[in-house]
Amino acid sequence: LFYTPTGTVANLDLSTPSPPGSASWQDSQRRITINGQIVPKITMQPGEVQRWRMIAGTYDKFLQLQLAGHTLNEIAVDSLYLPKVDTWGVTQTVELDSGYRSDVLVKASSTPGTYMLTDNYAGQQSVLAAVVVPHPTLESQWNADPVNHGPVADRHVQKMVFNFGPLTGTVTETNFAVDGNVYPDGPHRKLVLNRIDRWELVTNTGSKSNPHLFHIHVNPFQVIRPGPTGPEMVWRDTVSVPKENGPTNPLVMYTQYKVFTGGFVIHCHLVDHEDNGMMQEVDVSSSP
Ligand SMILES: [Cu+2]
Repeated sequence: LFYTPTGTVANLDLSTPSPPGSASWQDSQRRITINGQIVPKITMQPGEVQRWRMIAGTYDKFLQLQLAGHTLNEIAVDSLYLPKVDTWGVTQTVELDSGYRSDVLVKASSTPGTYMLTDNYAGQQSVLAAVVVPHPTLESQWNADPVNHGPVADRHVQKMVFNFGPLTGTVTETNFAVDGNVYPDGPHRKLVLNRIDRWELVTNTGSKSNPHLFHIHVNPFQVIRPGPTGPEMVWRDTVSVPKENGPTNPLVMYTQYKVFTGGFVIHCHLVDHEDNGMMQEVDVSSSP
């Protein structure tokens, strides 16, 4: 913006608005971009928490950030963690001067709407981004609470049993099996892209009392665990299946296979179990 077609600076004053934030800043026609975009749209589900890692790659600019209707919970400045979370209120601002970095946790409102992220430097408000909180979709409802969401027409049940096996033939406690098969024996499990599945995980250890650790690659799953203040839903990719989760009391979790089609594995994350065959291959295809 400061250069003529031949590459010379037409007006040096335009490149150095002084003081920053004064009318001359607008005169310069410079804009603050976020990830290369002017006023990007940031979509967040109601109640979703995101970590924003902000880096001020600006030139001679002093930002005072505010997100309408939301607190900004700052956990680090210049990549150094603060000793506590600094919660900046809705009328306060986070300072982001040239070269500053700031990590903030943002929890989207539970009320759908559009909320502006603004720079409020020197009392002048300019819009930097629009945070859009949409009305809950089926998927976001599922993400928030799959267990209580109710019936989903295409929800399929996947059953998996960890056992010392095989189930038929000679049973020895040095055979580590999934669904009665010691890897690489056994069929591949067929899964369908984008489908939401309910999984029922069972440890059938017979005389043994040790749990197995279900671990699946690529897509995480949602499962209830005992949290510090009661049961809570968490995303993870590995979970213990103790012997209490026997055939009549499976551990239930939900997952959805996204983006990737092709083969990968599920295995027990106890490495000696895994290496002795407690593994299964899955194939995700784009159609049933
Ligand atoms: Cu195991």
